[in-house]
Amino acid sequence: MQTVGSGDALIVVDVQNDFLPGGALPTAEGDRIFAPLERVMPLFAYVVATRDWHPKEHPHFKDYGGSWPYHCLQHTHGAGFAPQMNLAYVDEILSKGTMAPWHGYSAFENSDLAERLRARGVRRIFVAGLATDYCVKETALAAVQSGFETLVISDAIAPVNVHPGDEAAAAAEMEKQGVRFVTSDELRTAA
Ligand code: VGL
Repeated sequence: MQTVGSGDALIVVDVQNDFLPGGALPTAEGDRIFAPLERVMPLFAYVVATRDWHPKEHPHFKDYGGSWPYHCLQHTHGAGFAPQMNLAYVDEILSKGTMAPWHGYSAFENSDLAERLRARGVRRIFVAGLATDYCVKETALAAVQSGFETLVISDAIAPVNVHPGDEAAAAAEMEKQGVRFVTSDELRTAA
């Protein structure tokens, strides 16, 4: 069991239409995260929701030398938060990947998020969202690098799996770097 308190923050990574089934860069099982998210979001005093928020002309995209089809273009439906996520629990929306050369895989990239969370007294960061093998992984690794105890909520994430095995490799890499995994039903608030 993990007791969630004032020293904890939740980062919900990129729960956006384009990363869900039917979107431009979907996670096949993305819909599985919504029930766990609904359980854990109310437990946290501070919740950051990140979003990929790309301009079309960006080295992230194939047309500009990158690896990806267009997704999460600013102000499009695909970039919108999935309607199944309750934004009432979100305290901060953090846009990333808005400007080259930054791709915005991590919520901490080119951002003062770590300093701001520390200033709030946050010492532990929980991470959920999409996708396990890219933005969840990079956000969790950056949280560790920034000195936070870091826990990923394993039933509230889902992978893109460009290659079969990417999900397992991402989990192994996170574990190796000191990330711990918990499930949504292991979290409680102090009575
Ligand atoms: C992501 C692939 C490309 C993610 C973003 O949010 O995990 N994955 N861009």
